[in-house]
Amino acid sequence: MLAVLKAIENSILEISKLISSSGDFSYSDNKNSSGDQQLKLDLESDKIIEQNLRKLTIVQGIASEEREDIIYFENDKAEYLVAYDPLDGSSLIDVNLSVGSIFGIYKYSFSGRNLMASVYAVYGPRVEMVVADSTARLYRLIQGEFKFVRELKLNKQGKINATGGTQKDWSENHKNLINKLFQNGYRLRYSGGMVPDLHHILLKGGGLFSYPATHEQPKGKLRLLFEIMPFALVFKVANGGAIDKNGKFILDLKTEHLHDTSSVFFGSNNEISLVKEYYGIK
Ligand code: AHM
Ligand code: MG
Repeated sequence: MLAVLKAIENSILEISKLISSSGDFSYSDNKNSSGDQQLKLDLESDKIIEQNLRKLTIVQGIASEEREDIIYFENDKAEYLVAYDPLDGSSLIDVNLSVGSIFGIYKYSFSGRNLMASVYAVYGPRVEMVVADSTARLYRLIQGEFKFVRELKLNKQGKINATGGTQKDWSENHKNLINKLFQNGYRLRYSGGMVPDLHHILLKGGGLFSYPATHEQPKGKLRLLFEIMPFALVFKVANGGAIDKNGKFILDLKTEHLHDTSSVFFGSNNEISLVKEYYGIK
């Protein structure tokens, strides 16, 4: 596992250099499985990660948000499978907002129950990395090296409300939930990049991030294996919650396809209870 974490750390260092040195934020001619047009930077970041993980005999294969299928390496009996989003929020890169990379390390199969560890990186004014297994630990890139900063633990309640999806398509339940949060004094904080938006809540100690199901997107937008399962582990070990619109813990959801999506709510405990109340979940 340590070797996998090291390969991920090296990938993050290379991607952060690529982002700060590249002047080419243009789109390629390709679309990914979710129908998003891919930036050249998405594809280059994807290659960096593949090259680093391919060197390891303990990795059986990889699945990337930017590719249709699992890529198996020639290590049939190897323990680990890694699912990743190489550059999440990449449509924000031309306006110089923060973007991130997300990794889930699974054992023998891509299922939430088998998620052993997760890692994410935020490329902002600084580069930061969080590694989660039985705890969630924050590292900061200082003079070319990641230095441990602190463990992440959420308070019971926070002040941040970050919600996505097209507002005109929100359900009545979701509208009422969001109104209630604002009536209770919550502040809107939503950059449109899932990684910095969740990092914000984790570092400030609480709040709610939601990407709901809507009529247009009944299964939400965010992808289970590459995006929300890795963060579900982070929120769980940081004493928070991660549920879908039916109140199911995200890591208990089953995926039929690699690119399956789900509605999602990440937050501290009081906010997760409020979601359940407003969505009528017993
Ligand atoms: P991406 O993987 O194509 O970058 O899409 C994921 C991003 C998340 O970072 C973010 O939370 C969400 O899409 C924003 O979507 P919207 O613009 O619909 O609010
Ligand atoms: Mg993404």
